[in-house]
Amino acid sequence: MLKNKLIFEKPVLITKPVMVDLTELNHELREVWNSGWLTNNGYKHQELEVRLRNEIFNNFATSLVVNATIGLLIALKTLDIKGEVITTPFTFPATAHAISWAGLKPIFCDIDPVTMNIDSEKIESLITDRTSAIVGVHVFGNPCDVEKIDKIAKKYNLKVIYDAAHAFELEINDRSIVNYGDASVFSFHATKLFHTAEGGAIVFKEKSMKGKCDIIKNFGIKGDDVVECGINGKMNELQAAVGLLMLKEKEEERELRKLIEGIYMKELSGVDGVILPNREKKVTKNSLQYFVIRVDADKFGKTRDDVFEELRKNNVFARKYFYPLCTEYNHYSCKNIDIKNAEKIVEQVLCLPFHGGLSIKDATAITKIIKNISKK
Ligand code: T4K
Repeated sequence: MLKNKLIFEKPVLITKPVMVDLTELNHELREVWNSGWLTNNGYKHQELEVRLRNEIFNNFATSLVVNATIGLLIALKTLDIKGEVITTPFTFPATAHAISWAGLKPIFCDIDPVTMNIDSEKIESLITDRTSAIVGVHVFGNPCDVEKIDKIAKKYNLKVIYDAAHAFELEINDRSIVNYGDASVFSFHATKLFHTAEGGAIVFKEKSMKGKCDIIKNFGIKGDDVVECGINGKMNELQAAVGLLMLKEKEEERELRKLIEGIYMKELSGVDGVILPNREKKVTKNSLQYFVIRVDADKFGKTRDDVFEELRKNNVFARKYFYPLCTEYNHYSCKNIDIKNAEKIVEQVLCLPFHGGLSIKDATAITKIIKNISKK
């Protein structure tokens, strides 16, 4: 009976990984098998690193890693960050946790009400003599206020690391996002448009950082010596093989996502109380990683949680990324800090299903469910 009421017979998830062609993957893996080399800077790893550096990351020093969380940790260690790090509370746990695992203290700064990124106007008031870095996150592929952050960093002699987990191929005024900050850390998790099942990359502005980073991600070993307090952060050959095939697939996935984005934008524009993603003019290439709406309950007549539940009843599994805020985690004591914008936005955000496997019909049906809720 219930089944008949469902608009979707099968669950519609927030994402669906691009599954590379199995025959081609077999071919790649046969080469790996024949080489007898499975990890530790193997041939596929080397090839993917060079191709990403040359084709995507502007020829900047690139180091592949096992995932972006460890990538953030390694970037913080490579840049020798100490003491306090100013960051955003509106992010995936990985950002703040990498800071903590690096033995540093995250200082949470409020976010901008439009971009949902760290509010560059509020950073300076949090700087102390213990601050050594700013970690911004290009949330949902919205670029941080990179120019202002660079200026602040110069003025106070701070390092800047961007968590670019959502920002693959993001460009501002035709310039890759890797041009900003000292390092950008990308995630290649299965849920990302470009993926290696699990994986990531650190891209450094300064060339010399790669040598140190590669030592840190390999236990700190240099030749016969151990010269850094390193970790195991290496990407293996199986991951790299998937990545090489994904380089072929990503454009088609981008095009399919553009269509879905167009449907969502068209069908939901003008719906009172539904705030659509703010696409800034300066963003000349969008990372197309997430499609996030905000529900203004006063205008929409229903809360974000009502929309979430109604979608769920219809077998659509949207996600409340990034609820709860990092400041709510038990292991951070964050009383009396002024993060009003973040507190408001975290109650409004809802990421809709967004991947190339979603049909135009399905995307349209999702928007209909949302529009109907306000009428109930
Ligand atoms: N910084 C930021 C800002 C991030 O958002 C992330 C990760 C990181 C850093 C750290 O990057 P990594 O260390 O992971 O490289 C997922 C991803 O696991 C995570 O990478 C991502 N951000 C985060 C936003 O989303 P969960 O806990 O929501 O994953 P899960 O298992 O609930 O899966 C999400 C949806 O995808 C589900 O509906 C199921 C579907 N799915 C998932 C996988 C893995 C599939 O259909 N197939 C699959 O293979 O974290």
